[in-house]
Amino acid sequence: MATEAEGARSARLFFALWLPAGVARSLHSVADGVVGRCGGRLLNQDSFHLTLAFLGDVPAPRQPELLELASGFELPSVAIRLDKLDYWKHNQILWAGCREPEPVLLALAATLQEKLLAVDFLTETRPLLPHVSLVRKLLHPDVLPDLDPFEWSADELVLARSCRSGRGAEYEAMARWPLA
Ligand code: 2AM
Repeated sequence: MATEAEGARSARLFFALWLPAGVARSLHSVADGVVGRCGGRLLNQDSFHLTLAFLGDVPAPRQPELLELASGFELPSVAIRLDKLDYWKHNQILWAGCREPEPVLLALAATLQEKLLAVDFLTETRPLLPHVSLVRKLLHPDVLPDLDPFEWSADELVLARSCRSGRGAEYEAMARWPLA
């Protein structure tokens, strides 16, 4: 039986598409070049992902409900093409994204968010700005390199937990479901 302390534990959760290892490795190498010139904290390539829906803190008692719900989602797989590097000054993030996000990718995120909103796991839906964060705390970017496009088919939905550590946030997959 869960103790009171365990029962009170919540987790910071999000649904995402994880990058295949080969794509992650190549992007990591591109980002490493930027960090070599401009500084910043290069993120772990094993945790490169594209977030579809961010839930924030989910109380422990609702987590089994979320897992049960997600197992019935039946969402489609999507083709992804990452073909640009960009930088957000407000949070100092270097990221990879899509020049023209595929409508099916935007629709996947919208459908997922609506399903979560309907059962109060989200309080609002937000249009997706597809991005994969590569470097944090990049203060002074210079001219960013062009990105040779990376394409793959995302065929797995991942529910992940964000945990704080001494080296910033770390991400851990909690569960995975195939996308058809
Ligand atoms: P980021 O990489 O741009 O910070 C876990 O924190 C994941 O959820 C990351 O992909 C993070 O995006 C994203 N995320 C964090 N807070 C968010 C929010 N309020 N809305 C949408 N996505 C968020």
